Amino acid sequence: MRILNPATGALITEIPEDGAFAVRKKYARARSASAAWAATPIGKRIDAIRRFREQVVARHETLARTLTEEIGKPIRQSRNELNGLLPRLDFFVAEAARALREEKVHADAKEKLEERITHEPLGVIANISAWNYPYFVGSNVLVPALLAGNTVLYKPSEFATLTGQHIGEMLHAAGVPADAFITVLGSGMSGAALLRQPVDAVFFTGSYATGARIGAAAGRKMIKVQLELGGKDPVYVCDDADLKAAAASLADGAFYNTGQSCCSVERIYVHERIHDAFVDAFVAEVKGFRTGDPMDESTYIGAITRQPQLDVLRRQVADARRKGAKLLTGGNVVKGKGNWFEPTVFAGVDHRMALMRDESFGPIIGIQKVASDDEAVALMNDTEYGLTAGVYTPDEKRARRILSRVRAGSAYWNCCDRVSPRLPWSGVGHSGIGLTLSTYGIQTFTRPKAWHLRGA
Ligand code: TXE
Repeated sequence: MRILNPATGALITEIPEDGAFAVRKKYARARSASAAWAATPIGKRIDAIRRFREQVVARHETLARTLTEEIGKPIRQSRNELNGLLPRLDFFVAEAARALREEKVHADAKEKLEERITHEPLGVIANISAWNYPYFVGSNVLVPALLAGNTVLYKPSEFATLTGQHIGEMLHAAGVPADAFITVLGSGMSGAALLRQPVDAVFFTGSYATGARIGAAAGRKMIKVQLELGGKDPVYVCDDADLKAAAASLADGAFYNTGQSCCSVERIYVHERIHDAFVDAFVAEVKGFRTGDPMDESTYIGAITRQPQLDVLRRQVADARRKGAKLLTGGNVVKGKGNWFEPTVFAGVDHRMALMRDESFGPIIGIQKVASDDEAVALMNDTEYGLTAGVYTPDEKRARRILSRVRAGSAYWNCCDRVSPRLPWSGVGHSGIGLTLSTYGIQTFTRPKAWHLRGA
């Protein structure tokens, strides 16, 4: 497997890909380690994750540079991702024991009856992961999965292989047994080989297309499946919004991580009363973004991680132009080495355009004028996805009224592109099945077992 730097096209290294035989052997190791890890006291599992956190802190700069080199993320944003990982780990460490402890839900002394629930590990789980935030999307799954007593076969994206190796090394250095956490390295072929093993559950982060295939395979095996997929996340800017603040916040929400976030702002609707002024302020923000060498401290727009995505973006631009949208800035692939696309803003868009319907996953955004809150709600819901949605207005009641009618896993008032470890992360429709984060996102790695206990 050739690991390329997306910013330059240069070869970083070559790594042997795990084929069917290697995957089978790794599965057998994970299965053999399963009972011992499940029987390890929760305190010891928590201690291992604490030491994993220490590893992340100790290796911070090396990890950030590897991430930037292999996925083209601007170095400051790589550091942010690692900094953001720490409170997630703290949350899991603080909450795991409580979320996993046995519950007494009923007691009847006369009947000598008790009802209890225990949270049993699922067993051996496959975690097939994505490249855009490998530390976030990885840790959302593998950390609570390990804490809950599962053994994990972790397949990082082929675009984040080196980061996946770092994660494995750090967990092992932290005391997670070598067979309780195993990395499977390779492309979709290795992922498919992994799913042919008799794993007990599969947790996937990636595209809708692959997710649908994985869901179908898991359905046939009757195993638990969670799919954390993409979005076409809408935001509505009301006529009473602070348009400068909204423009700055939304430009960041649309272009941070070079638009390659599952919860990137992908559609903006603006009330007609402030539309033109908002568009001017938004474009000014975007023109201020610096594109360049991802290792440079001042870079905000980095490389496009996957080369095929350039075609998706190019096609969305051509389609929007053909259907009458107004291109305000950008619109082109940057010629030269590596994968680069100019930060691109369209106004005058509508829902006939792919730009407003299909996931862009890049530095490109459409802004559409609306006449009322009702029209905004109808357009926000006119999508197969349902990950996040936001409203900008000083009026909380208005925001809540609108957001309660929008079909999405997360609702944002005057903010966007935000994830909290304390809140569940989930999507509806093509955005996925199941959830991560929050205490629910710990319990999701367990099977609740019902105990009916009657004394003699
Ligand atoms: O995703 P894939 P890719 C979206 C985004 C992006 C597009 C493609 O639009 O441009 O998906 O990205 C593994 N059996 N998101 O190619 O193909 C694969 O090796 C088993 C949104 O990265 O879904 C990788 O580890 N596994 C998303 C993982 O699946 C298979 C984040 C994801 O790959 C497989 C990433 C198979 N048949 C992409 N085929 C988000 N939620 O933010 C592939 N894989």
